[in-house]
Amino acid sequence: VAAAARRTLLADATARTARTRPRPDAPAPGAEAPAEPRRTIHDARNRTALPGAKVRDEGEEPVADATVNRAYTGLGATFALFRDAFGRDSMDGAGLPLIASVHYDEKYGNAFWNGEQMVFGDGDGEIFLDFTLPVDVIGHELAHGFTQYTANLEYFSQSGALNESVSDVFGSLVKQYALGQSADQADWLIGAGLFHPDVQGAALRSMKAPGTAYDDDVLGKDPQPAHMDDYVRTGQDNGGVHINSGIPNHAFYLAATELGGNAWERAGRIWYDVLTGGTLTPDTRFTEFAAATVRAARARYGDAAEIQAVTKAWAAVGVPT
Ligand code: ASN
Ligand code: ZN
Repeated sequence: VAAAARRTLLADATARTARTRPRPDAPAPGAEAPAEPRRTIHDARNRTALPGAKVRDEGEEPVADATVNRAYTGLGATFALFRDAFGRDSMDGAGLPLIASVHYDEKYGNAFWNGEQMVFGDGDGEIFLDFTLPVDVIGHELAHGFTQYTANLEYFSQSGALNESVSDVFGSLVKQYALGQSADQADWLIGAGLFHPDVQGAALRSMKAPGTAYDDDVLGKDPQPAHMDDYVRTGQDNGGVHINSGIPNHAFYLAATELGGNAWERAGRIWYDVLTGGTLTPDTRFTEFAAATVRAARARYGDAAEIQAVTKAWAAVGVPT
């Protein structure tokens, strides 16, 4: 069970390779403000064929199944962050319809973006509960779509850890924006409420304190580092993409809390500018990404506190800018 559960935590979605070509970025300035999401929720009915039966379309009333409604609301919360904070119309910047399937497979202990849609398992009920419960997990999976349509970071090694981190950053921002929490008020956890109460752990990951999210008899200890000195070299998990993401995650946390206020307003905007700025390549490494955040801070805010905060944050996790 331990090995299986750990594999799940570090899971590698085979379907992730099913990528579509990146589309052009956001509409030209002065274009109509992006309007409303176009959401469709399907029920896979505990099988693996996708997308499954359509159960709730955009604008339709809530249904009896709370999982369906949570997915619908979480998709809406993610769309709202990207629209309101960044002026982006959906994940591709061009109104991409948001599609999710819930009740995927039996007792499936994961959620993933398959290149075209989100997929959520019910969990086994012993370690994991329903993957639609944490809104930041929904935001995380959709943010994989955002990354796919922008920097398209390759899902391996350092670029893969950046890909994972970008999903945690924007997933956490979805939750913070939905709850109206400032950087100081946020828990900076990913997946709080996902573990069964018997599991010794608060969440899947902690951006505030990577390596402390769980320490459980079955799952073992959270393997995430918070500094380059502890970077994990491994062949598992695509080169540790869910492990080493702790380093850029912590850099974002440090920059956001140093700046204070709402994390989506300045730190989040800088990270967004980096992803959409066209200077990253799919094989971008930590140092290149860090340098890009400093350039983005300078471009948007000039010689100011933002540059300082970002530079200091990366230095604190051992990544030179
Ligand atoms: N939930 C995981 C993620 O989105 C699944 C995976 O790695 N494929 O990162
Ligand atoms: Zn991910």
